[in-house]
Amino acid sequence: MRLKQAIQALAVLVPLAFLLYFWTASLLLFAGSASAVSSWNVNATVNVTNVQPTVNNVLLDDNISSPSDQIDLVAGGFQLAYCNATINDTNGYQDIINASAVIYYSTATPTSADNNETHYTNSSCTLAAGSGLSRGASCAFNMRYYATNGTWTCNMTVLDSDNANVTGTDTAVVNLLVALNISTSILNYGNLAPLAESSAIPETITNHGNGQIDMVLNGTSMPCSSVGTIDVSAQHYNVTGTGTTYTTMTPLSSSPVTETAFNLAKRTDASGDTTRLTNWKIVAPVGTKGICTGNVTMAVVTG
Ligand SMILES: [Ca+2]
Ligand SMILES: [Ca+2]
Ligand SMILES: [Ca+2]
Repeated sequence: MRLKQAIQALAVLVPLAFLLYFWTASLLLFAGSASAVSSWNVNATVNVTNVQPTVNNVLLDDNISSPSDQIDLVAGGFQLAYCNATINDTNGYQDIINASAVIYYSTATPTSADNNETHYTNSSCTLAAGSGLSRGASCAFNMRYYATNGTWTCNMTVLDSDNANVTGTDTAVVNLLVALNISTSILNYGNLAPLAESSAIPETITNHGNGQIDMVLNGTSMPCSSVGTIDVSAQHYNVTGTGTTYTTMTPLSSSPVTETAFNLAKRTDASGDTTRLTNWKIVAPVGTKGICTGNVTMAVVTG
């Protein structure tokens, strides 16, 4: 009887013990997993979108900034003109990757073909180092002396790394340039007896500006080393390029005379340098001897 009771008790206690064991184990397992993971790495992502740059403070000028917005060409040569700007990009200055610019006279457009008279292109301007959200851009242009005088526009185009582009503009005036070059600085009439007529001395005039020109001429008398003085009017000239008959040539004057029919056009790309031959002669009067020297002033005005 006691044995039977003991067996019945075990039949109840053993399953209870198993239940207690698995319940406790599951609790320990749960508690153990919670304490082993104290942090998680969670991915965070956002796509920062592109913002197109802006072009600010565009300035077209030469290297002399005062007076501003005026470009003075160099007679017969080249003048560097600059179109500068500050570029801003909200994505950071590193996003600004290219600046290009054209400058053009009012008869042309930004997309016109390059032409020394009316249109210049700089497709790879200089970008400054930059910081923060901005960097500078400088576009240089080698303008020829016969670039058309008047209002020019700079049109700068800026690219960021997404090829988002934007343009900025500024205008400046290319000033009128009135200038000449001469083929010789000495009119040497050689050896000449009194009343003898010299041969014609050629003097070629080149228009080195950007407008049509007329000559303005005057001179001085020519004192001689031994005897007398040659009057200024003894030198005769012809500025039309033809005719070397002394009596029909124009006597030089001591006061400036404008030769309004000179009309030497400015250079074009097609024409090359524009030039005009002038001829000079002299007749020394009686009562003179020796080396006789004076000055001739050859000037030009727009005309
Ligand atoms: Ca951008
Ligand atoms: Ca200037
Ligand atoms: Ca004229």
